[in-house]
Amino acid sequence: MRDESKMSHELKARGKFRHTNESPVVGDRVIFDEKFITEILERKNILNRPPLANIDQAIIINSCVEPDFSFNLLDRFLLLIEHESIIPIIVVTKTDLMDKEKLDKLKNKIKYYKKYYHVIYTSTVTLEGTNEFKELFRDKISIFAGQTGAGKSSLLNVLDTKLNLKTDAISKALGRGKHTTRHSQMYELFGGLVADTPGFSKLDFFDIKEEDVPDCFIDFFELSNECKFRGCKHLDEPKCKVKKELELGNVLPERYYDYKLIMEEIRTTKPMYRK
Ligand SMILES: Nc1nc2c(ncn2[C@@H]2O[C@H](COP(=O)(O)OP(=O)(O)OP(=O)(O)O)[C@@H](O)[C@H]2O)c(=O)[nH]1
Ligand SMILES: [Mg+2]
Ligand SMILES: [Zn+2]
Repeated sequence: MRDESKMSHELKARGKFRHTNESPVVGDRVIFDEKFITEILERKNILNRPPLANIDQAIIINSCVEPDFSFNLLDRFLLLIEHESIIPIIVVTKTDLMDKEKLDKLKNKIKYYKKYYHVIYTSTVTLEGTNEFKELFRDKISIFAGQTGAGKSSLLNVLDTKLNLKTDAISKALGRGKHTTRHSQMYELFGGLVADTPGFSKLDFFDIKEEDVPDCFIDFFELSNECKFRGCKHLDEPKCKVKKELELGNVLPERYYDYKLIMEEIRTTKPMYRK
């Protein structure tokens, strides 16, 4: 029997999509005839930049060096992903490029995230961590997201040597101001579908409202039951449990700092850019 799910079809989107705001994106489930996509089925979620739909989990790729690890970028990715109810998995790549002492310091901070998320350390040189992916993708749609040059395509290449995705040294990639991976594409890997995506160095939050942010920081969300005020934004409110735990050293200071920056950024972004 033929396995219909594995057949590929080259299709165009019907003209009608041009008159609506909708167009098919990577990850969409669609109805089609011989030539055309005629309908896009309801999406369980959608990311806009880059456009991807129906994602179960996002593998957030952060390099420890080249480019340097950034808590700010990690927290921004986590917000975007939590906001779409996608499960985030944190990956820290290029462990072979950082000396042990520095790496231990970094791991000590990242330990904070382990209470809430699956964290994997990897290297395409020592192959550290690569086995952990073998059961991660089964029956799911996963995306690799992260800054340009962080090593998304390189990691996919070691997970499946048949992929042969293009990769490039970051000095060249960043110098040209271009991304090595130019568009999102899905591949079959370990019983699931995995999308490689182009990296981006800035993330914006035009689709996120200020009042949505506290619940998307799941560590703060857990504490918020014990804030004095319902709907506490953990900024200037008295008797705030998040600020209390921050003072006690139980909330990572970098994390709280990023939270404040993001809240401020969303509050001051001009409404004309907002949905
Ligand atoms: N030493 C070392 N180098 C790595 C590792 N992972 C990636 N690199 C290098 O980092 C550079 C960038 O890797 P890519 O895989 O192209 O990065 P990317 O995230 O796909 O970048 P974009 O496609 O531009 O988004 C390449 O020169 C890789 O060889 C690693 O674990 N160790
Ligand atoms: Mg790439
Ligand atoms: Zn609070």
